[in-house]
Amino acid sequence: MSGLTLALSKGRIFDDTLPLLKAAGIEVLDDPEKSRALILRTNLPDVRVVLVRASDVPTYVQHGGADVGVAGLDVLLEHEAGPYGGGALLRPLDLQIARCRLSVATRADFDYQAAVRQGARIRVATKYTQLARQHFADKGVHVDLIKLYGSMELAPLTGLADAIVDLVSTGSTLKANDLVEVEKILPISSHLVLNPVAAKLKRERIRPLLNSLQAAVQAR
Ligand code: PRT
Ligand code: MG
Repeated sequence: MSGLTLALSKGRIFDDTLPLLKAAGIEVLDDPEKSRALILRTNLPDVRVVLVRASDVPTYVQHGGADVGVAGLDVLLEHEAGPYGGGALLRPLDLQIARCRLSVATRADFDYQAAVRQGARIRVATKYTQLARQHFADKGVHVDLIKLYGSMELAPLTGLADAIVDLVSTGSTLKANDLVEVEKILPISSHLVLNPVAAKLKRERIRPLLNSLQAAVQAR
């Protein structure tokens, strides 16, 4: 494949990347909400977009299924620290989109600070087991991690866990479930990632794209 393949996930990353691509001269011709196609054409015959799960973007780019991708820092760091990480992704540009933060949340009646002070073992449910493990290890807090794939907010409400580690943006999901944010771990935004081999072999094609995207980010 001599052209350029760009991996995006549907939803907020696709929606927020579109204007940046447009500013860089790339217009996606197919609407993912209207079509079931997973490969989308653009106005440039040598550039295509593939739609993958948000957490699969690093895998696609690492193994060359795509040359370029856009993924949240949460997904990228969790992937890097995991068993299939391998550290083979370049991360040249923070697109400053899909901003949120990774935080610890508990029920209002759970005294998190006291549990930390007393050195209690805290049961933490999360999709981000690697990031959570690192965070609590750095703090010297003992945790039992419980891996979940979604609806983390339910865990403290059902007694499955004392706390969750999850993404927060407006805070309304926590509020709707009577949970409180007790610790901010990491500010998150989405980054452009590159396959390192493509970055070398397709340098002439990728460099101008990178420059225009950078200009588009700065112009906002
Ligand atoms: O759905 P799928 O399993 O395929 O993947 P995904 O859920 O990771 O994809 P998607 O599109 O939901 O998220 C992609 C990326 O968007 C994430 O990796 C983050 O980097 C970024 N992002 C930004 C967010 C949010 N903001 C966000 N608020 N991802 C998820 N949320 C969720 C959060 O998990 C919680 O359930 O929204 C809820 C909290 O939002 P507030 O506004 O109520 O606080
Ligand atoms: Mg989602």
